[in-house]
Amino acid sequence: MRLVLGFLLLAFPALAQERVVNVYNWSDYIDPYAVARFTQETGIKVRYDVYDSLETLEGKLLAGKSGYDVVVPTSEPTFSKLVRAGALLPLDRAKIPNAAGLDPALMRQVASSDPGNAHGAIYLWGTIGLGVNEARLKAVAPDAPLDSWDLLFKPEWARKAARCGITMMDSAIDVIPTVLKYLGRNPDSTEAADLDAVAKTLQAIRPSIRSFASGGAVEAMAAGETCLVLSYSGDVIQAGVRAEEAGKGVKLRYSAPKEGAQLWFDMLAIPADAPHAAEAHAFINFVLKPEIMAGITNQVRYPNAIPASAPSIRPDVAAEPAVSPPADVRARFFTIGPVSPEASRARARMWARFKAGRG
Ligand code: N2P
Repeated sequence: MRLVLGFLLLAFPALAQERVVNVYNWSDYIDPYAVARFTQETGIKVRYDVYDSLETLEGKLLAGKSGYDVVVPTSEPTFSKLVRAGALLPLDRAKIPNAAGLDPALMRQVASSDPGNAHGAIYLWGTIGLGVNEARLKAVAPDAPLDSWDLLFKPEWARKAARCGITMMDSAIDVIPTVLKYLGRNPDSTEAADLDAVAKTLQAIRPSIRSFASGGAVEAMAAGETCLVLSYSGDVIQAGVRAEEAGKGVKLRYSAPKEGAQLWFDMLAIPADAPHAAEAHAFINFVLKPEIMAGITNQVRYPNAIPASAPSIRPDVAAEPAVSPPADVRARFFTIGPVSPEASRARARMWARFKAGRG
């Protein structure tokens, strides 16, 4: 029998091919140990690619034939858009028994983006807020309001912060709802007057912005190149950890500003045309194991949705306010809904003008 099998493998090399899964995830968003262990336990090789904005992910996925098996879109607006477009495979729950460990209250919250939770499982969640190098900022603006979006969106504060460097997240999708909320408007608004108000706010601070970056903002802050960044919660904490490791005396803090911080959920999902759907299910089931999830949270500093992972989360990580937001901070969180294709095109055009510095 073994001889026959050996002959078959020689004659038809495709039969000997190893199993693979093509994973497309956010940058700085996994524990490398989790990937290595998945391959060790299942024999499935992981080809791992990263993106750092929803714009990049949407560009790849809406075109189809991305070749990816597992992707991690944010519940709104991207995941719900992919669900509506039929671009995702309904998950086979029988192949993901560990999904039973997902927090039912959090899964109910994302069911508005995906009726019946048919196409996704929560991976990690967080907020959009401000990362601050307090010491450097205080040196140029002693009474800077660290817990307010005024720090970035009021030109007089932005001008001061510009002296130690401002980095803006490069994403219309993720930034515009925050500006709308700051202006006291509906974060989902598609009204031209609201978009104009956002454009005016952003144009007024444009001269104060040193760089646009998403993933790279972590490095810039850790290196002490900038002192104020609009970014994702865990990315700021990771930047702080790296800065500490580099021993340059850079201390960073994350703030979910009082006027409102957008709460988001990133979803493990499988593209409808995934070439390796069975392997994708195996990968999703593996990362949902409580101890694997705990390792991921420990590494990337974002909370997960598997309550049984709590005992394995390091106390210093669990104590981080971005990982376990206290009730008064949670009260500031807001969520967004779907955006129409026309409105998202208008937002993207406005963003391009803003980046180019054209009003
Ligand atoms: C990871 C950023 C992921 C959060 N670097 C965006 N939803």
